[in-house]
Amino acid sequence: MLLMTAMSTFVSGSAFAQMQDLSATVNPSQSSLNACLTAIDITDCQSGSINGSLNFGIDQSTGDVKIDNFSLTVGEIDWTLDAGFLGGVDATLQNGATANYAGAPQTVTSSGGDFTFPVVPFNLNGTVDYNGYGIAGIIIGSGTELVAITESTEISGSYSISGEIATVTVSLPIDYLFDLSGNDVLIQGGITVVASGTLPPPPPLCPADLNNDGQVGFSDLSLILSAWEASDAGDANGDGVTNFSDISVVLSEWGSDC
Ligand SMILES: [Ca+2]
Ligand SMILES: [Ca+2]
Repeated sequence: MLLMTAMSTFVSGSAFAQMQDLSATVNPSQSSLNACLTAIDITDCQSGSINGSLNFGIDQSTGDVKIDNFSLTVGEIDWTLDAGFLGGVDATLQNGATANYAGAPQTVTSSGGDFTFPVVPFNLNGTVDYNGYGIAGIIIGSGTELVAITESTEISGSYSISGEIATVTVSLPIDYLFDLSGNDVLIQGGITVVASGTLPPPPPLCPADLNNDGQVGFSDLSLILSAWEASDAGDANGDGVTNFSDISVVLSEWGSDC
């Protein structure tokens, strides 16, 4: 009885997670990097294509979402900053710039599929080639700037599920100031990504029914004890081992019909 009381105390507040990991492929026709380049007090806004993948997790029972990874490739972007008779700057973000997630997996709660990850570390790497030209179009300077942004930002987005296909939409702001031949140059904008993938089958609705007899009871508890830290035969929470956490899952479902 003492043991059961202790177990019940442990159980309170536990919830069985049903996170389904999703490898989603970016839809290039709905995804882009929109970036405004500002230099010599002139701004030009252009967009480039996005390809790549997002690794997400979706828990349809709790609404939790997990960000696991992303790997995005940005297509070429050409900016033209025209200062009239004074000249201007042509700049190109070379095709193949990359944006990568640089953190550990993290989970947040969604509301109706809408979510916000407040701190998402990422790297953006690429190359900007530029030509500066003066009066009469004479080139007065050219070069290459390596863009290497490492920072954290907020990522907001949403997901929707149709059948076994989940679609995730996220937006990631870009705000990067660098020096180009003594001039402050600002790249400002954001990445919008729409990615879809097939969700794996959800975990069983009644994971505590370890012996599959349609009920959660003593036979499941006894299965846990006989497999204790030896095999996954008593693994009710899906972590691959049989231990106290699995007892807590069985107790929380105690008496349930499956
Ligand atoms: Ca059972
Ligand atoms: Ca377990």
